[in-house]
Amino acid sequence: MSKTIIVSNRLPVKISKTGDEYTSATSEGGLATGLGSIYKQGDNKWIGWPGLEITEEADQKTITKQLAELSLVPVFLDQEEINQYYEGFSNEILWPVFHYYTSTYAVYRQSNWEYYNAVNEKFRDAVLAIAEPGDIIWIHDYQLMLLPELVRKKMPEVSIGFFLHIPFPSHEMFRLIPWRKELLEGMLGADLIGFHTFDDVRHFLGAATRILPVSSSANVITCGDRSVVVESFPMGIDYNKYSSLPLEPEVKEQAAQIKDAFKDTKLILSIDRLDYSKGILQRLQAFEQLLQLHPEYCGKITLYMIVVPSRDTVPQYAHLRDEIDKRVGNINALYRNMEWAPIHYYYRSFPIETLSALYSSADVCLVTPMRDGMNLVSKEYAASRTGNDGVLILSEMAGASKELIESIIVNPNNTNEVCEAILKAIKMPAAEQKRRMQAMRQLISKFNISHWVKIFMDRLKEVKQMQRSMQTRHVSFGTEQSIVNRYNKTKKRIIFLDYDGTLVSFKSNINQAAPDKHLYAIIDKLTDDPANDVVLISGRKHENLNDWFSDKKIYLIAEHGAWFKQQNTSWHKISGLTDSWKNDIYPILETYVDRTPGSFIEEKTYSLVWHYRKADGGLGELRANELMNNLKYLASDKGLQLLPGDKVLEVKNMEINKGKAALMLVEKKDYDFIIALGDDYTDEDIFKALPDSAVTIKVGGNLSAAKFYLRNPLEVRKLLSSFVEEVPVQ
Ligand code: GDG
Repeated sequence: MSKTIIVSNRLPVKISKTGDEYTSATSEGGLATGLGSIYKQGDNKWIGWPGLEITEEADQKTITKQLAELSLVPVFLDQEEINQYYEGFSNEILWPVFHYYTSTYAVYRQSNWEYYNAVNEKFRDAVLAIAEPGDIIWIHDYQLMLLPELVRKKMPEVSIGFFLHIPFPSHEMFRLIPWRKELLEGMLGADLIGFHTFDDVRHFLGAATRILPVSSSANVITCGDRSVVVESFPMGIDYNKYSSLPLEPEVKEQAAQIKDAFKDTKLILSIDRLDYSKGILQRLQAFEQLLQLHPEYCGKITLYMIVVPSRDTVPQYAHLRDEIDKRVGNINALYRNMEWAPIHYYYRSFPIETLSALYSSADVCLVTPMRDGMNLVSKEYAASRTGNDGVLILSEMAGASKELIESIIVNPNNTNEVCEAILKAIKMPAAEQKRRMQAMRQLISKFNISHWVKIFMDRLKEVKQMQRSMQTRHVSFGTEQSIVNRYNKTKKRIIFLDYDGTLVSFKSNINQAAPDKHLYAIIDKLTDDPANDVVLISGRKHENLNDWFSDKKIYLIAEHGAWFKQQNTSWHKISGLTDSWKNDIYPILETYVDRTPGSFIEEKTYSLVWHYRKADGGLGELRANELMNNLKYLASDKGLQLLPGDKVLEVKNMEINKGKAALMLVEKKDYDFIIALGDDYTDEDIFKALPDSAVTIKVGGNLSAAKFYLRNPLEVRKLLSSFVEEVPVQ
């Protein structure tokens, strides 16, 4: 039976020490609740740091035993590891950069990086100690970005999911990190990478394709022969818990006390961990401005502000705490009177019952982070409003703002806007409150935490299945043998070979991809057998193929079928074609060359190709899309086809098609063995045109009409060599 292993920096457990005794209780955090449905079942496990330094081996043993009963597996960290991996690399480098704070907050220390590596390896060892083939491993968050690849290297087949709980920044921010490449490679060890929002997905795809030599198509990144799916899974909360808590007697009582204490004022609630990304100081500034500009609200509104202690051993956090203390002190000192204080500030955490009482009594919840991956407080507030009243003010920089569009959405940097939003909220008519709150509650109830866990796990299984079905199509030893057997038994064979990407790898300069001795040797061996007709079918110019292959016993088809040449004859082109359309298309392509440094036009007899391999990453794709749109109607009017390829866009006569060219040859003789190998879009026409009995092989991992696939030109050469006597690589 396979099992699921959850891995996160912290275990969902609170460990406390009284005298010499350690006690552990599971925590009720959102993630712990959501994943509770998983890790408590069967043999499933959760691996993580127990949250405090435990040095004595005997203590470690006792705790490991205690935790084992809760299906938890501890990874023990010593103080230096906590300082350098957790506080240093995770919280002083990754956290600030990923939340768009760089110059003042991020310090790139090499030793932090080394510890980050070492601790990720420690987590890997903990995973390897319990993981078995067939297991599913779900890794969480920015502290463990290297772990997917570390595990993948040891267990190439295992299913790995990765979820990032904080924002993934734009490439412009991310690339500042000295170890950006390693971090991306680490994440790409997963099969499925999840983020809270689509913007994070976009940013990740942008960074990965710019920084690493990988390509992406829609939300799938192909790295080597593995396809990694990148998607957004906005995290939800335990809706049932938050909507039923306010009905419990204890919570009701606390709520009644709060309402009574603040009966003469509108209560504005704010709850965050201590963090500069949460915009606490900016929120205080907006609140102060409101009191200053609207003194009529003094005594009528109260800010109830909870800041939960967090990371306050890190100097910036300690400093932030001092600043908040000062600011709150100043505002209260300036505006309070005998009966009323503008801010009730708490620097501590509360039991969930108290939170629920506050959520259900506050007229307004003010959530204005400068950046936030999701922000669960906003969702918890709405879920707690069982009477469908209350107003949520939400920063557009929080992931939650993409879903909770019925809240009052603000830019947290715009103090005036936040002030106005507070005024709007406290004046909002009951009917409008209800309309907005109902819509938000409906969404939160459907997209709850169990839904989040389910869709992530389902998708991970689908991705794995997709990879497996690719694998079964791979020409591995068994299939290779049966293809070779068929080859050996047959007497009239035709072999279609595409050139670039199939027989040789792509080069940034198109003229550098000349055939090497090894390739010539393979072709010679194949053509020496009189039972074989070997056809090289390429999009290249005929002059080019002529230079390379004219003295070979090979049938050449150039420019996707516009030109053809049998051995010892001269080149012919298909009749009845016109190139007069070039007069209209060429000037359009020229405007793209003028606007896109690094791009150029290649002219063939019946096609024009716009190349953008050397253009700025991203700009080339953007312009290619623009050009496609621009030419769409003109092309169909003129009987042309637009062919997007690997960093190229080709415009050619519709009548020319590799499929038609291949079929023409196939119909000439009564072949008993037909095989075609190709890597791109244009080769799909061959795969589709050939009869069912043909062996069709796509090179590279993308979707295809071909029956089989091979990973790269090396594998192609190996297969071709196995048809003939082994050709050694020189
Ligand atoms: C990270 C990302 C993303 C707060 N005070 C108390 C208390 N809380 C609970 C809240 C809420 C949680 O803590 C805070 O979650 P957030 O989502 O607001 O923020 P982060 O801690 O920064 O979480 C964030 C999240 O991961 C999940 O992916 O949304 O963007 O930064 O559940 O209720 N709980 C108790 N007492 C408190 O005083 N019991």
